[in-house]
Amino acid sequence: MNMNKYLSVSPEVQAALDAGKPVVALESTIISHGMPYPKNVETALNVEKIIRENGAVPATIAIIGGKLTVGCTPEQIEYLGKRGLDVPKASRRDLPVLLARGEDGATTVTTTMIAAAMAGVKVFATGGIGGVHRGAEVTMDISADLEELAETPVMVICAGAKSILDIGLTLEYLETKGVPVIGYGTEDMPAFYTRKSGFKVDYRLDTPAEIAAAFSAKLECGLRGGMLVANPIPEQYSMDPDYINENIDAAIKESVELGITGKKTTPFLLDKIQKLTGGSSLEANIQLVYNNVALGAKIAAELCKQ
Ligand code: PSU
Ligand code: MN
Repeated sequence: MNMNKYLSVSPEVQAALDAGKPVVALESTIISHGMPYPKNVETALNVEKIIRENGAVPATIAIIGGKLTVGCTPEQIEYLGKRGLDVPKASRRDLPVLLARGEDGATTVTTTMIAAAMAGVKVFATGGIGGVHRGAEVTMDISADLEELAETPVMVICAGAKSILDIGLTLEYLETKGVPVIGYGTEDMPAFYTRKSGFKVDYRLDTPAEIAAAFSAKLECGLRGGMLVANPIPEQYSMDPDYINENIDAAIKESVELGITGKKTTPFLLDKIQKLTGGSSLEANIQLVYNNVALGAKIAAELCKQ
């Protein structure tokens, strides 16, 4: 049941949860701020289709008219995609004002986890998470996503961390906060566009059942927080590391020159990288999301058996 007037769970998602069926949460910042229209909408709708094909119910999450909406309709997805950057990117600190004013918001990993937990959804799949930014020792730019992983009991499936971040420091931070970082079929921490980052995950697990069992153990022991599953981009879509890293470096250099800070940093870098690489990074991004949501559906199914 809806816990409060700021939460709206779609009938389909609520029915699945009540029946103990698998549900996979999805974020909306990737739609409004992470990809250009109309590819963003096309991708978001394909993502839902892939989750259904893998036996789970998709729950795209956004703030619509001041409500954390768990299970957006295709019309709402189209609206979020078309409005793009005009939909405020909503992290934890943005929720109080946006909800009180009855506004819309694109949920980041952080707020998607919050809404998923409120609704009772345990598995959430996306592309990339926020982390410790390069230069954070000076800027203190550390994504709220890491704090949320420390606090909120939702499993997040991603393709690792982009090298717009300091991947080593991101892993250190997660260790400090007690967040397990699991590699799906790999010991290497993937770097989003590439299958390796030079860093290792905490544990390699090879099946959705093992991942579900580990998360169940965490929940049953009442260990606070979530778990991060890093699923490497499929080989055939992975990018040349030198090529992508040169472009990421160029994008970061430009963001520093332009004085981009705060919540604008990540969307600026994502957009710049897409422009510099002529769309090839966008295609990789789309394919790794498809790969992650299929895994999410399988893990959600296993979790229902626990
Ligand atoms: N990284 C990506 N794609 C994304 C994001 C991050 O590769 O779309 C989005 C996610 O919504 C993530 C947010 O939660 O950016 C992090 O923003 P910030 O760094 O401002 O915390
Ligand atoms: Mn930030």
